[in-house]
Amino acid sequence: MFDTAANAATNFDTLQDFASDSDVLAFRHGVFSAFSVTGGISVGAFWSGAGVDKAHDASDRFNHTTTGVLWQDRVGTASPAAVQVATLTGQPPAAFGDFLILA
Ligand SMILES: [Ca+2]
Repeated sequence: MFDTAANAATNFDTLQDFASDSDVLAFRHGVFSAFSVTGGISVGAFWSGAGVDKAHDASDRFNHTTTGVLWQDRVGTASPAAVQVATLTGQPPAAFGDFLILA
């Protein structure tokens, strides 16, 4: 559960054994308020690929690179830029269905 605001310098987590479809990346809505509702995120809110370190369109809220870095992006392609949330050790794939926003 991620329940404090991401900060690349002071609040950056490492997840040792994340496995897509088995584990859930849960975020407290109170600190990740880019979502208007709790629950799963839409497919359009997740962007993943080689070299991805920022949103590629206005709907992106979580970005993931194939090297395992996970970014949170409150505003898509607008400013401010994405903030690193975590590194997923072992560079596992991730998918929009792995994310959950909790009250
Ligand atoms: Ca998108």
